[in-house]
Amino acid sequence: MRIVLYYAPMSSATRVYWALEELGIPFEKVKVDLSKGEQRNPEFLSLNPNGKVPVLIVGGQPMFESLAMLIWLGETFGVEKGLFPAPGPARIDALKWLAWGQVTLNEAVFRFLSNTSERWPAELKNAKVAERARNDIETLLRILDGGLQSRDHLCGADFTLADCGIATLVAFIARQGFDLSQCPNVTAWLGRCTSRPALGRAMAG
Ligand SMILES: N[C@@H](CCC(=O)N[C@@H](CS)C(=O)NCC(=O)O)C(=O)O
Repeated sequence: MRIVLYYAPMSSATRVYWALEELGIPFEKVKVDLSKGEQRNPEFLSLNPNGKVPVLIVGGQPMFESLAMLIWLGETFGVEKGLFPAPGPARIDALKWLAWGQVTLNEAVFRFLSNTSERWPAELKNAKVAERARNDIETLLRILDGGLQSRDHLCGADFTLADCGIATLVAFIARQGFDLSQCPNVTAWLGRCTSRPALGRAMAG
């Protein structure tokens, strides 16, 4: 089955690129230059009408949303490679944390950025909304810290593709200046995740 990843460096595509590198399956890469607006070319929009990376083409069928890609890669290739839990109760932690990262944590991060970043128009920004979003992110990081109590990774002792989904977002949060020192389990887990060679290959791609 031919797999093609459309990606941009340091974007939501990184978690999928990383997962593909962890799985060690053959895939082709197409770099999309977001600064040139290539994500709005008609050819790209025919693959993802949202005009965003990543896009994963699987046997000719385009898929958008990195969460869908991680789950699909996990259940299709990850179980037999020990990188995704088997179906049934064992999979609950993976699905729970993947959805939490994309829906709950990501929402607070987007709210924070859209009220602080210079990339958003000043007239649409609100300092009180930004402060609320900051508090929400800090609360969510403490919840993640609790989830990592007494376990090295989100699903237990072993690394899984669920870690790819959250670690890239938490690393991004840290780059925005959030202090992770109050969350020692998150700090240690992030160090374990970011030192994986597969992430290094995805970042260099
Ligand atoms: N929920 C989507 C988010 C994708 C997304 O926001 N991609 C950004 C890069 S991080 C993008 O392509 N932005 C280009 C644009 O909006 O023009 C996913 O997880 O796949």
